[in-house]
Amino acid sequence: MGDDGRPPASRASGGPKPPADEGHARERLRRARATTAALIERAAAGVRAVARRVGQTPPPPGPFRPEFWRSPIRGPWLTSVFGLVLLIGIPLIFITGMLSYAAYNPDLGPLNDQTPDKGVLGFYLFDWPTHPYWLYRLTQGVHVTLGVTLVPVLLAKLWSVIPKLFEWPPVRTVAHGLERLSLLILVGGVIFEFVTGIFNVQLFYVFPGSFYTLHFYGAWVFIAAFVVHAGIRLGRMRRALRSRSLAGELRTDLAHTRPEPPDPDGLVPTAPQAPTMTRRGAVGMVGAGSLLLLVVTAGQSIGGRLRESALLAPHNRVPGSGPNGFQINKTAAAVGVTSAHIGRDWRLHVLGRGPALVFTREQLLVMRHHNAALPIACVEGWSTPDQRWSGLRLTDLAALAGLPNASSVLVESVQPPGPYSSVVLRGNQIHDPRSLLALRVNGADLSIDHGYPARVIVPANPGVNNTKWVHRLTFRT
Ligand SMILES: Nc1nc2c(c(=O)[nH]1)N[C@H]1C(S)=C(S)[C@@H](COP(=O)(O)O)O[C@H]1N2
Ligand SMILES: [Mo]
Repeated sequence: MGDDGRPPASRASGGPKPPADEGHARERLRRARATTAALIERAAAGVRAVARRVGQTPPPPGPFRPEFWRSPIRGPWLTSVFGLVLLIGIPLIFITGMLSYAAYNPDLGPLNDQTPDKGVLGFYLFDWPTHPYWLYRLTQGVHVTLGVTLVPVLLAKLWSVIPKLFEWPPVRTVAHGLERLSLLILVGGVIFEFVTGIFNVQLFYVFPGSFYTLHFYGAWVFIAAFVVHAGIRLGRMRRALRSRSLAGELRTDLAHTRPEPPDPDGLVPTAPQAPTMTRRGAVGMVGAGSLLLLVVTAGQSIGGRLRESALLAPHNRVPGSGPNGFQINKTAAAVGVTSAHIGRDWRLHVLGRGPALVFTREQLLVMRHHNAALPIACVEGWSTPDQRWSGLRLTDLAALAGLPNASSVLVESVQPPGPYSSVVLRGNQIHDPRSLLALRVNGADLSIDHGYPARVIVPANPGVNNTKWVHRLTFRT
């Protein structure tokens, strides 16, 4: 650079002088701007110079050299086929994930909310409805099933673009550096979301902190990078998809499999190997992998005959297994609930306006009972078919407590305080006539592991908010 980047010092001119202070401030501002611009320009020039020098040295041997990548089917068309599937699938996973998050009613306070610092990221939250009663079963079932099913497509997509990870020189210009950084966030983000999600579903609780928090914030970081990436690449993807016909590829055999023409992204190999697999084979293999995962996963949420095929499901594979004829998530013993909590001394406390009401289980059993057929649907993706619950309506209990218009209820279990030991439900959930404090299910008393002496069951509620072993309800307006 020729000068030091500072603008020439100002001189008094002939025109009317601005007030001394103002002129001084303006001058300082101009100087600061010029200095910043000069610094940026200098840094960019530095990056270019280093990149030029690195670019002049030959790439280190191995994956940094274009000859290393030799698959003749790698190229923009194949990348775009996998990309198109993800372009449709990932927004669906994102939306169902965000819906499932809203289903926790996180705005009802820290008991429900695993991400208290979400700030603007909670902009879309709404009162989670109780209709249709299978809503959460659907949203979370789709979220988990689709996530698992798309794993082969994701891996294939990453395989198809892997030469780009080893571009040489690693950074050419500042813009190129920023683009690569955004791809790092994109790829890192998608791997992070899939890994945390699958670990949670498979019950490997190895997270440094709360799964919800990590998965939720990770989702926003990832989706931002995804939107930018999809926006930038959409045109290129459409052109690549038009460059070959899918039907044509599905008819092409190995002998006629040729590389695509060279592409600016460098996906197409410069020194292709003889093909060992057709594009039809690659797409078919990925599709078969996805189909297999779908078959061994979907049954855990769909149920029926498919349940037995849900080989990947850690829960709920055997139809009708468990006490009362359905799956248990955590047993009483696992969360420290003992007969001291739920034996003869157990009482239900109902608070609202006025003094607390206290009931024994016998007293509750002779009150007016109602029935509701509702599933348990867990965040882990599994759900039960509808079970026949019976017990007291939450809305009736609110009226008994003197708050017939209660707008929320704090539900507390006898379980030692910790995750899932208590929850807050909102007004629409209290006043749905199918929302129960259940004492019985499928014609028998609740088993201990399903929440004896009493548990909450609410339509469309995430499983985790259907608190078991309840001993206190505090209604509020
Ligand atoms: N007190 C308490 N209630 C709880 C839980 C818990 O750990 N403690 N687990 C929740 C979760 S995560 C689910 S999916 C459902 C499962 O109910 P089930 O075990 O009767 O099938 O209970 C919910 N209620
Ligand atoms: Mo759950």
